[in-house]
Amino acid sequence: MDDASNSGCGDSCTCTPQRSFAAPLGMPLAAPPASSSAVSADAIAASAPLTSEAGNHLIEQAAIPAGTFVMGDSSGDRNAADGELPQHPVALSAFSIDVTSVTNDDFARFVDATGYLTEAETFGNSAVFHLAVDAPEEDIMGRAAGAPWWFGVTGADWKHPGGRNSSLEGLGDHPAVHISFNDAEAYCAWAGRRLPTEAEWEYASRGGLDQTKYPWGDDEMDAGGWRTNIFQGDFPRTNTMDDGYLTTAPVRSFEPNGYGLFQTVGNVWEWCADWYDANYYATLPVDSPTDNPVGPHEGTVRVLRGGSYLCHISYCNRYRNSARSQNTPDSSMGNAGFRTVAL
Ligand SMILES: [Ca+2]
Ligand SMILES: [Ca+2]
Ligand SMILES: [Cu+2]
Repeated sequence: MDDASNSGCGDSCTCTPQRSFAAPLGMPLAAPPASSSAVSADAIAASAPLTSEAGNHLIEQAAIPAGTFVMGDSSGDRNAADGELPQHPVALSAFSIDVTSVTNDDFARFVDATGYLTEAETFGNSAVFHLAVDAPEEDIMGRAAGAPWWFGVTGADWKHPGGRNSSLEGLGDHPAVHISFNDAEAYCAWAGRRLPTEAEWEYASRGGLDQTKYPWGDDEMDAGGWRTNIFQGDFPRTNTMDDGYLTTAPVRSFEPNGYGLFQTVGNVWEWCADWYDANYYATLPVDSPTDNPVGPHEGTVRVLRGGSYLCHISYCNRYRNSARSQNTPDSSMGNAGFRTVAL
């Protein structure tokens, strides 16, 4: 089988920089300092009652019917190293999923109720796209290895998405970003929710269409106007913002898919519950559906889905239904957030 990719993405093109392992942003390798006011994700998970009335989760729901679908790349646009093949049938039970990613207003309700400190706040830094930095020079810690358009920025976190000089003013209905996998799990524990499995995410993103590249079908991103928020221009130097947005867009921008979900592809990457393994699909049968797959039993990195405002045809081409990416559970950056599923 031809495993060539149609994109300019090499074996390891980076959509989201990693906090752990190599400190590519010049970040400290040590665990975050213990803080008397910090409330850990584990503590929230242990203490929060898992009922829907525990948290104040207000996001509109889409009811996704039970069904079987073909998971994986059908268009040939896959990134060879990401493990989008083989295509395989998956059977899912019905579930209820947020029509948008969790917004800053949503996340603020959680933080106000619990005092939770995100990992970006406890580490004291996060990753910001170079054109989005809003911080003094001395806050710039370094550039990500292999992705020098990512800066480690002291003081960047969900409340300061560009760094210390930025704020959430005007961003209440934008996706919460600089949210790590662990932070997303803590929100879910409070709200009585969970992250979607990778299979649920892809099925929901497909919007009831069979084996199409995008949530709206196979038409290209700009056919009849932009369909979601990605990067236009000369990546990573110049963003023409032809779709209207340099960084995040309000979560209800652009047309929803057939299930009513907004911007599954584009805008921000979305954490899924599964551990990521590029070889996982190869372990599943191709001639009979796998029921409600939950990914590998263990791993070091978690699945991210959907691509973001930084994705560009010349680079990663990961703004597709079947595209896969991953990062460590403690990594955070300005182009990743999450949406949730009912328990
Ligand atoms: Ca854009
Ligand atoms: Ca998205
Ligand atoms: Cu990308």
